[in-house]
Amino acid sequence: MKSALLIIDLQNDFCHGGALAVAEGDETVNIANLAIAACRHANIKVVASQDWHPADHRSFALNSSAEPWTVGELEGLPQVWWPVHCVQNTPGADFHPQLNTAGLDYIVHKGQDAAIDSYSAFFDNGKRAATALHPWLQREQVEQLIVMGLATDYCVKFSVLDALALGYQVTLLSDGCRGVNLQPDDSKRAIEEMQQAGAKVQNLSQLVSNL
Ligand code: VGL
Ligand code: ZN
Repeated sequence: MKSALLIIDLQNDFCHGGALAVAEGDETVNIANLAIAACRHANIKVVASQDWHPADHRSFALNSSAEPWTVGELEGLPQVWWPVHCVQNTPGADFHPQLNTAGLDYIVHKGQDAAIDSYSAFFDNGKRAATALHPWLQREQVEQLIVMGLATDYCVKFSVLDALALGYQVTLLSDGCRGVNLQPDDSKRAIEEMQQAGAKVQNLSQLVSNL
């Protein structure tokens, strides 16, 4: 069965000093580079997503007259109002400078529609529009995904749940993830939710010994 490594949003704004910095976010970059090397060696394709918002994105507190880090509603869906982050073609949206981007086979952008947020690398939060990721993986005949990145409780979680719903077998690379944790234990709960939906959880050394 063909696999692919899916690295979620290892971008400057989610790392140290970024607009929506995730605690210890930078620590996932080394894990990503080791996973990229191991996967390339095993002939496994490597894909990365980038949160890629227009400056007028409605998930930004500033654009929705809301207080950052509070919860409201957007397009009938619960919405955390985020600080401005990952604006297209700005340094905050760039991959972390230490990420081995030369090892990527494909990059998928998400969150371009200003009207709705898009945590998953497959669909926006209202499942109105799909990204090009699923068709690309189908062309590559990928049936199994190894998923890691930022943030555990948002983009990683929704990408994993959508991947499972689309029929992929999913392994979550646990030491390659860090969460926002708006509420304490959000990341822990997110991992339990992914497991309950059918995801397997492994750390990097378990993954590498099984490749
Ligand atoms: C993300 C919040 C807002 C993520 C993206 O990558 O998890 N979180 N946009
Ligand atoms: Zn975002």
